[in-house]
Amino acid sequence: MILLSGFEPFGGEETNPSWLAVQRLAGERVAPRGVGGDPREEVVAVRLPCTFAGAWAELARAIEEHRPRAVVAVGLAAGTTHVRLERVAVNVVDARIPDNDGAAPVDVPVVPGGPAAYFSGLPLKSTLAALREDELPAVVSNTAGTYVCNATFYALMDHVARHEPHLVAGFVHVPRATSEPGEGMSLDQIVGALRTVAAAALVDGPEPALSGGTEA
Ligand code: PCA
Repeated sequence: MILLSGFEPFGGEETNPSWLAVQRLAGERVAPRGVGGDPREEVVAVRLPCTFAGAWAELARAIEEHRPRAVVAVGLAAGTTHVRLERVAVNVVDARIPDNDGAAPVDVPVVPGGPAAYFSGLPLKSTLAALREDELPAVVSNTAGTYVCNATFYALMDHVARHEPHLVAGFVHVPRATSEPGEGMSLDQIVGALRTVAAAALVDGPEPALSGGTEA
């Protein structure tokens, strides 16, 4: 089983493509990418509240209930046109807008006393290669922001580090779903990209030395 999470709408948006896409994948059986296709893993989808208090609690509950082999948490990054494979979760919350509870903490840790950051446990470079092969726009991102997505990502990786070191887990941001050419990705493309991310997450192999970096 592979657990995918998406978020409810926030910040005045009417929908959140992270949940719309993840919901479309629920119940599918995803084959590991390029290794003979077995064993397939069923996708379970969970919708998270966009709140600092509730998002990780809900994801933790779903992990406990389903005992997945891999977890890919997904959120919306409204200003991007690519799928962003998040490399790092930082131990700070600095909210620019209130969450859906009205909370807007500034400069507080996600986990008091926790390390400054965690790296994603997803195979980012083989995922990037797979997305390029599928002609889907994707980048490796070195910041997931300082809002609810980063906090959820950090709490997820902290859980993995402390309690479930064999659980493959990480975070992916998706753009707004749009039908305007050149402005982002269609919902179908986002669904396809998340299917590719899930399929790549199921493969435990060496990572290609593929640059995903940037200068400052
Ligand atoms: N995106 C926000 C929170 C929920 C979502 O989908 C973020 O990037 O923090």
